[in-house]
Parts: sequence; structure tokens; C-alpha cells
Amino acid sequence: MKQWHKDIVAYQIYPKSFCDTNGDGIGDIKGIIGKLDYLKSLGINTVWLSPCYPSPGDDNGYDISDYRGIASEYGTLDEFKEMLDGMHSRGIKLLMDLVVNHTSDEHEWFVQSRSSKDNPYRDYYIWRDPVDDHEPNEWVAAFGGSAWEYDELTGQYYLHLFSKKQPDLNWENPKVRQEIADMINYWLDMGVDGFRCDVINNISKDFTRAYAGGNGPRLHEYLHELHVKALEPHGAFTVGETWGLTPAQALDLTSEERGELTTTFQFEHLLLGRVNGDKFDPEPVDRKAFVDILAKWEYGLSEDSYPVLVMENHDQPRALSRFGDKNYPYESATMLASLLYGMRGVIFIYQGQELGLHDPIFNSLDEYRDIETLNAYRDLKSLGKFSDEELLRKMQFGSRDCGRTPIPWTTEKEGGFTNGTPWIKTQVDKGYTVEEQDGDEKSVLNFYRRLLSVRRSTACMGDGRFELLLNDGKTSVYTRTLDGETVYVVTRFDENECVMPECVPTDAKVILNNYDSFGNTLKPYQSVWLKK
Ligand code: TEU
Ligand code: CA
Repeated sequence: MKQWHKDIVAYQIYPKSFCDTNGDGIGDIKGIIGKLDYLKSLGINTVWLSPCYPSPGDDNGYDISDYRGIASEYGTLDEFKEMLDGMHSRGIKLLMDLVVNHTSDEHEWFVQSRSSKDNPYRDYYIWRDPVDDHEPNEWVAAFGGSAWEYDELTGQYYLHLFSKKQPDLNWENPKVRQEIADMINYWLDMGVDGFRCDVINNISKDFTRAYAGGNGPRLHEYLHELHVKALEPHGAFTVGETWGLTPAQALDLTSEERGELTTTFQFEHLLLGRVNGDKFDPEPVDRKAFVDILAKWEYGLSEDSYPVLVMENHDQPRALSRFGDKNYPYESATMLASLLYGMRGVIFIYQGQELGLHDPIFNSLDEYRDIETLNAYRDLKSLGKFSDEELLRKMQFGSRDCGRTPIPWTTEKEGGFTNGTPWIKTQVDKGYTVEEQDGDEKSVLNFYRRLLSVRRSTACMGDGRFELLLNDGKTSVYTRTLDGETVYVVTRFDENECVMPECVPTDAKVILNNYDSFGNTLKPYQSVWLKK
């Protein structure tokens, strides 16, 4: 791994909800340009930008109709280049979102593909004959219903692991692979620094399996091909969005010799607090498991395969609404950051996380926008098992829209996000705007700034070896060690205070603390970094 790959502290921008400058209620590239100094002030060095390509918007841009353009609602390619320059001049790298498991059904390739069986683009997608007048297999799409859609015109089904407006590309076709490699080179040649790779382990299908999904037999081959043809020559960084991997599988995808991806996200801890991982079915969070899972990944990856430290993104409700404590909003928000970002790995922060945002309140179904939420509501309702009230509670708990409402910049109307009508509701709570937190030493925002600065200036927080000394579900202690320098990360994940664990040295220096003092006890949700 290159040094800058290891040092990444990334901030994810969901452009639709970041900052609107022309009053159409949709965030835009000019809005990002206007906030570059804010991003710099946070201490991040990389931005991951969620898709901003032309798209009909069935899945908020994850259904791309042109891989080489910029959506008109976000701006122009020239504005994009201006943004990229603005980032680079501030020492910030840019990761684009690479969504190549599927395109939009309005992408020219698919328009051609569906037009006839002998069209040259037919094999760009996955078409199958009906089996006994039915779908070719039982696979279910992530957003509900069959993963196969029948197309009258040619009498065949096409595969879509997500919505039916997101047909899956056929990676077995070498022409598809070449098109994607060319497209990656197009952005890298422009100066982009790398990619976050959407559901990337799905690009090779395993049709022998009963459940829809990827990790198919040719995954490694396809990724290596992209590496050789596009990524490696540019020294690009990649992070794969790869749900459900084991550390061993992640190692296979990221080991230097194989040349595939740089890193992969792991989201296992984000399944906690949900019955069997079902995002619409809450249960109490197992706090011991939270730390154990993170530790498993710290131990499970090798010296040259970096874990990715993440707790929020645009697919998740706000972490604090599940893992935090509303009686201790500041303490639990800063504790979670201190616990997670003290570990070894590449850092990802999702917009608004640095303010300690909680889930917004949705009062009715028509306040939701997300296709997954709306489909889930419809499917759960059709079971006839839940009252409307129960259904709304489920959506409030699990909807992706909880993480997609606009950033509250100021205390003005709509949080200063837009002068117009926002595309989705805004939630502006007292004390939770950038304006209020910026100058307040005791804000979550300034804790994030401190954390990132302390981390940057403490050598062992980079490559230091991780060791878990204690985790009883309420208190945890781990160390990071490098060249004789050790940092102890001591965390109380509980509302009651406790005596200091014995393994914590008494003569170490406090370098980060979410309380004003550090004594013989650990306060509720206190988290401290101690250097020895
Ligand atoms: O998400 C893939 C994914 O598996 C889930 O996180 C998804 O949000 C859903 O909850 C599955 O039930 C990626 C993107 O991050 C997501 O926004 C897209 O909708 C999806 O791929 C399709 O491109
Ligand atoms: Ca706009």
C-alpha cells in the first residue's frame, strides 16, 4: 500500500443533500466548492463523492445513464474540474463512486441491448429465457420482488439485483470489461485519485446459489484486470463496498501480490441492534459484540491490508440513534468516534456525522423518498401483519433516508441548505448546526477536529500494532504500539461510571479526552487516549 493510501481520512459527500446554491432544493457542485475550506478545517484529506453522473434518479444516482458526464442538476463537467482543482490545491484527494455492477435502464447500452436479440449490445446485460413460463431462478432483488424482469419485446428476462431500473451488466463479456476499464482511465486521467466501488463483489455471479448475489468464480480475475488496465498505472486507491465478507475473503481481495482492490469496507458491527440484521426490526445493541467485531477485523487483516473504519454512510440511519445514548448526546457521539478512530485503519466519516446528528423525525410516509424504504413499506404492509403505526416505526428505525436529510449549516430556514424547497425534509435542531458548533469548543465538531489532529501527530496511531486488553461490554481498553510508543484507548460504553481498569497505566499522558478531567473513575461514555 502506498503511504497516502494508509493515511486516508475520508469524508463522504452525498451531493444531493450537501449544499444547494441555486435554490432548486438539490445540493450541487458549486455548493461543494463553497464548503472546501470547511472540509479542510475538519482535518480530512480525502473526499468520497457519491454518484453525480447523469441518472434518472430511481436510486438517487446509483442508476447511472452516462458514466462520463455530470448530472445537470449538480452542474457541469467544468464545475466538476474546478471542484477537483479546489480539492487538490488544499491537499484533498477525490474518490468517485464506481457503480459498475449495473447501469440505469436508460443508459444507451441498455436501450440498445433490449431493442433486439441480435443487437451488438445484447450481451452487455444478463438475458435469460423463461423457464416453464417463469423467472429463470428464485433470486430476489435487494429492493424487493424477483431479481428478473420480463421484457415483452424479446420475450426474455434480464437480471437486476437492485431495482428493475438497474439492470446488471454482464461482466463475462470482455467488451463490457474493456468499456469499464476505459471509463476508469477517463476519470483517472482527469485527475481523480481513486474510487469507492459499489457492491463490487457482485460483478461475478454465482448461479449455483439459491440466493441472489456475487462472490462468483471470476471476481478476482475481473478485479485484477481493472487493476492492471487502469488502477495500478495511476496509483489509484480503491475501497470495495463488500457486504458479508470474512476477514480471510477481504484479505484475498486486498493483498498486494494479487493486485485487486486497496481496501474493503467491513460493516459487520452495523448489523447489530437489528434482529438477524433486518434493518426494519430493532433489538438492543450488544455492546460487547460491537467492540469484539471491530477487534476481530483489526486482528484479521495483515500488515499490508488496512481495515476501513466506518460507522455511517448514505445507506444507514445515523449511528447515534442506534449506538448512542440520547441522555448523553455529546458524550456518546464523541466516545464512538474516539473508540472507532483510535484503531488502525483508513478513516471514513459521513457528512453530518461530525455534528453528532441523530435520525430526523419522519411524520408520515410521504416524507420518505428512498426506493428501498417505499418498497419495503409496500411489501411489509401487504403481509397484513403490522398496523400503519408499526410500519412507520419500522421505517423510522431502518430507512436509508434517516441519513440522507440535508446538512444543517446555519440556524436559518431549512438549515441554510437551500433557499428553495428541499428535495427531502430538513431537520434543524438547536445546537446541531455547523454555525453553532464551529466556534464552540465543547461541540462534537470540534472534538472531531481535535481527534483527527491528535491522530495525525501521533506516530503509533498510524501503523501501530493493535491489541485488545479488555472488553466486558461496558468498558474496553486497547493499545496501539509502534517503536516503543504506546497509546491506550480507554472507553466507557455505559451510562454509569466505573473505577479505572487495572490495565490502564497511571503515569500516562492524556492526549485526547471527551471530558474535561481524567481521574480515578471513568465517567459515563468517557473515552480517553493515553500516551506512554
Ligand atoms: O448499496 C448496496 C447494499 O447492499 C446496501 O447497502 C443497500 O443500501 C441496501 O440497503 C440493500 O438492501 C449500494 C449503494 O451504497 C446503495 O446506495 C445503492 O442503492 C446500491 O448499492 C445499488 O447501487
Ligand atoms: Ca441546486
